[in-house]
Amino acid sequence: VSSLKYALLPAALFGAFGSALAQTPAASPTMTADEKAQAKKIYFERCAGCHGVLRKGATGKNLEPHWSKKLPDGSTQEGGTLKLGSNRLEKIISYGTDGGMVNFDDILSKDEISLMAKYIQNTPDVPPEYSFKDTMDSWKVMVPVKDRPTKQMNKFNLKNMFSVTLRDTGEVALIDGDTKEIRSIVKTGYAVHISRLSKSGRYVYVIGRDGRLSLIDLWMEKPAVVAELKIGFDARSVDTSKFKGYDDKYAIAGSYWPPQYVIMDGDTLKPLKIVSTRGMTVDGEYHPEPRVASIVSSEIKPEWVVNIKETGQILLVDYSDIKNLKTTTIESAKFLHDGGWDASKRYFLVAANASNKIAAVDTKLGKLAALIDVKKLPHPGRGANFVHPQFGPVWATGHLGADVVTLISTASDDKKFAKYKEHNWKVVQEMKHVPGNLFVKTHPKSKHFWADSPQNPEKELAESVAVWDMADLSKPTKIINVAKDSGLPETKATRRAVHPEYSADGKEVWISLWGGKTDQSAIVVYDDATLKVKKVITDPKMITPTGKFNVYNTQHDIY
Ligand code: DHE
Repeated sequence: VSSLKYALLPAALFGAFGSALAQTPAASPTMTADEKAQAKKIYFERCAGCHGVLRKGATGKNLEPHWSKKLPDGSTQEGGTLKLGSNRLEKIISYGTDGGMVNFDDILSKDEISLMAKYIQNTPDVPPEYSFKDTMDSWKVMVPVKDRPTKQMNKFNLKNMFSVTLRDTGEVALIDGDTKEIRSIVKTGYAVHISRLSKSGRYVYVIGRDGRLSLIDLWMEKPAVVAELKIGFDARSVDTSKFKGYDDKYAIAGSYWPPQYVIMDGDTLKPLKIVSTRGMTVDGEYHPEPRVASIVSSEIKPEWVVNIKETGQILLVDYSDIKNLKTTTIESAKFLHDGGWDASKRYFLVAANASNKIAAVDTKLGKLAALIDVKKLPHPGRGANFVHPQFGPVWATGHLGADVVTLISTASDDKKFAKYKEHNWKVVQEMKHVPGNLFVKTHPKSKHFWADSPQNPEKELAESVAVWDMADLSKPTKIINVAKDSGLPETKATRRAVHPEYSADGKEVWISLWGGKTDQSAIVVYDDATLKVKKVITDPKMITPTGKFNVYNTQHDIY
């Protein structure tokens, strides 16, 4: 059973809900107020990311009392007595399941596990809403636009700057891709998640899991946060307006709780509009907590693609008239999560992870192009595009729950690819990998394809990445042990090799070696041509590095 924890939410984030949580009458088993408070905190930190605040289930199973008290234990089909229900739940929490639930026996004490078993048989608490006024009240501009530089004031090669998530310190490190020096460490949201770039490449937007959105101005002599907005209590995604004429004009951030998205000014983060995502699933059932998963910005229309996890609805949000917002709602499949553009940037491919499907949206026509069945728990990150020697343009996704990387043929308006039409939107190849993959990556200038496996239960595999030669995908992969290559002393705990990211010129691949909060972590930089280590970036301040976002590649969606 995996000892790796994908969804560890920060304690401070729970504090955001604090005592404002609505108290619902406790169902059996009974718990004291203190026990309930402790369990609520643990639930929010460890469980909500996958199961949802209201426990309706998404990546993880539904955990409402009607289910948690009806566990198939053989003797308690009717009413499931408390004792037996708790025992079974304790086992699941302790040791995990084959269905993808990880074990918590190395994170939670026995008492905490039995507390959680009781807690999830109680009715979930409903956290408070977050209004436009709350959002507006949280808005801070540290450096007004008029006081910002009118040109780049530093000598950095901004194109090749990397914004690196330092997950557990709630910071991003801005690392110079040319010199590999840390240029600035910037305080951002708690358990900070992703960075995205403005169209011009000047501004970095960083979203924390606590909903804090930070705007960093890369033109300052020492890049720093110039504005901040709390967009909700729990968030994962952000993007900017990338259509011609809207450079740096708007930003959009998605919230898990409350389920809504916020549109704001791109250079100040002043909130302009909040839109709720509550509504019907593709199966026609009302869902009270449809969380906003990935968001991407179109370059061919003034539109964002906003993926709503629980409902399986993909929204094309037209930002040309924010007051009279027009949205196209595309039905796909439930549990939308992460995704990216195809090479032509006309089609957006997104994983409906717990449905084991990939949805492809044709953003030119505003329609679903295809819904493709794939193996268990696809997790593309943004995916990876390349021209397959036999099948033409393909987009790739890895899988958390299967031992393959799936290649899907993508349609193209380019006549030279017309001969591959018969393959479009089909799985054309499954390349053998190991389960526990989170991210895949290649680059238009590269001949290599990289995939990590940080969620694999084997330490050796979690600390390694696999590399394919795209000219001959039948060749065995080269397995690179990033932990060994880092030269750092071996640790008992796993240091996950995660998230390959290319330099702007496509010649280097950066991989995070993600250790515990008190371990020395590193970023190991490989020469993409020779697959040899070029540099190990390590520093006492480099704590829990995970996602890395190269300015140029993120700005132009190159992957
Ligand atoms: Fe992520 C992207 C949600 C856990 C690292 N993650 C995303 C996106 C979503 C998401 C919706 C797409 C954003 C977009 O493109 O707009 N992530 C979630 C979760 O709900 C989940 C499963 C559990 C949780 O409680 O947060 C989760 N994610 C993690 C991690 O534990 C990871 C591995 C480490 C970390 O830093 O937290 C992690 N997620 C990432 C990264 C991306 C990401 C690096 C961006 C990939 C890219 O290349 O763009």
